Amino acid sequence: MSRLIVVSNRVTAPTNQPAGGQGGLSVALAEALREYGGIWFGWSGERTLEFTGHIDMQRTGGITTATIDLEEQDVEEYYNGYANKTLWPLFHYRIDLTEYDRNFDAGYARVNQRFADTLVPIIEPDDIIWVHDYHLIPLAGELRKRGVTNRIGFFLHIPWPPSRLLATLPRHEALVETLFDYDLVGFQTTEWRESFRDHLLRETDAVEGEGGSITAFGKTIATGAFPIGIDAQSFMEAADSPEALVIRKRMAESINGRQMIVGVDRLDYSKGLEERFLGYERFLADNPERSEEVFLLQVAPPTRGDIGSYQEIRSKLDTLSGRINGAYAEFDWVPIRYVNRGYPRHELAAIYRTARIGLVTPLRDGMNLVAKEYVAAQDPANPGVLILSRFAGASLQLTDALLINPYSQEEIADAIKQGLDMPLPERKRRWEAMIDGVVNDDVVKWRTDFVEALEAVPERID
Ligand code: GDG
Repeated sequence: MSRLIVVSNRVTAPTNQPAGGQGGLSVALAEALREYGGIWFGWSGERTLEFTGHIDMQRTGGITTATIDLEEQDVEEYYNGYANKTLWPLFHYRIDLTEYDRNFDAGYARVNQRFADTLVPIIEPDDIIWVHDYHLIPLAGELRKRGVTNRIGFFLHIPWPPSRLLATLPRHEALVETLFDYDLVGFQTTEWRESFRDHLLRETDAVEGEGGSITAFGKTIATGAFPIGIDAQSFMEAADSPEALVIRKRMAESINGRQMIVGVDRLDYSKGLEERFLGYERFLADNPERSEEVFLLQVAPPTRGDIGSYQEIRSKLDTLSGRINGAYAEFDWVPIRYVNRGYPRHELAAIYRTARIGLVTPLRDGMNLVAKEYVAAQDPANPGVLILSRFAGASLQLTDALLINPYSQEEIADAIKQGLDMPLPERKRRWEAMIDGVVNDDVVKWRTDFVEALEAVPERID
C-alpha cells in the first residue's frame, strides 16, 4: 500500500491531549496519515537567521511530522508577502487590498524550492502526495523538476477568483500553468472549479474533457469539487460534554433570559465583520423596542497581525464596536460583547449551543466551517437559526439557512428579526434539512473522496 505525504504551510498535528483545541482538519488528516503510515510535512512556524534545510522528524499523536524552519526573509516575502498580501486578498476578490511586489514573487518561488529540496529525499516511489492551499501552488512543478513522478494532488481551501481579477496578477500565467504539474486539483465547490475552468478557456487553448478533466499547456489534469466538512460527531459530543455543560450553565446565568446571537471568526477582512456589526446596528435602530432582548457575542481571535490590512480591520472593529456600544448600551446591558481571543473547542461548542442565532457573514469564503459547527452543536429539540452569507462556499450546501447578502445591512437586520421570531416548527424543519448533510459529508468523507480520486487518476504520460 502506498504512503500518504501531506504537505501544508504549517503542520498542526494533533497533540496527545484529548481535550485540546484541535481543528477537524488536523484530526482528519492525522487519522488518514496513521492509516497510510504517512508523513505531514511543512513549516515549523520557527524563524532562523539562515535556512539550514534541517528536517525535524517527530512522532506526535500517533503520526510522523517533518518540519523545517524558515528564514526571517522567507517569512516576510513568502508567508506575509506573496501568500497573505497578494494571493489571499486577490483570491477573496479584494484587489483593493492586494499588494503586487516582485520581492514577494521571488520569496514565494524560493520557499517552494526549499520545500521541494527538503522533501525529495523523503519521498519513496509509491508515495502519494497531497499539497494544501495557496501557499504551495508551485510545489508540484518544483518536485517534477527534481524528477518526482509520484501522484501529486492539490486542494485549494479558498475561492478561485474570477478571471478578470486574476488577470491583475503579474505572471498569473505561470501560476496557473504550474497547477498542471499536479494530477488532481480540487476545489471546495463547483463554483470555484468553474471559475478556474472559465479562466483557462478564456486565457489559454484549454479543452475540457470527461468527468472534470482539463487539458492545457500540453498536459491533462483531473479537477473536482470536494467540499470540506467538520468532525461532526465529535463536535456534537463536545456540545454535550461535562466541560461544555459547565460553560452552558455559566452562559445561561450571564444571558439572563436574553437571546444570544453569536459570531466566531478569525479576525480577517474576508469574514465581513464590519458589515455584520453594521447590520446588527441596523437591527437595533429599526427595532428599539426589541433591542434589549438580544446581544451579539463576537469571538474574533486576531491573525496575521504583522500585516497592515489586518491591523486596519482590527482597529476599525475596535472603533465600531465601541461606537455601537456607546450609542445603544444601558447600565445593565451592552449590545455587543466583543472578544479578541480564542476558546477551546468544547467551550466554542457550548457557546454555539446557547446561541439562538449563528451569524456568519463572510464577503467571500472558500467554505466556512463555523456555519457547519453551529448546525452540529444545536439541540435537536430546540435548534437555533443559522444566518449565512450567499458568498460562502457553505451556502451551496446549507440552503435551508437564512441566506443573506452581507453587503446589505437591511438583509442582515431583517434576517436577525426573522431568526428571533421564527417559530419552533420552522426552526426544526430548517435544522433537520441541514444536519444530515453536516453529519454525512464530514471531514473524513472529504479526505477519503479526495485521496480516492487522486489514486484513481490515470498514470501521467508526460
Ligand atoms: C479556511 C478557509 C475553509 C475560530 N475561532 C476559534 C476557533 N476557530 C475555528 C473555527 C473553525 C476554524 O477556526 C475556522 O474555519 P473557517 O472555515 O471558518 O475559516 P478559515 O480559518 O478562513 O479557513 C475556509 C477552511 O479553510 C477549511 O478548508 O472552510 O473557507 O478560509 O473550525 O471553529 N476555534 C477555537 N477557538 C476559537 O476561538 N477552538
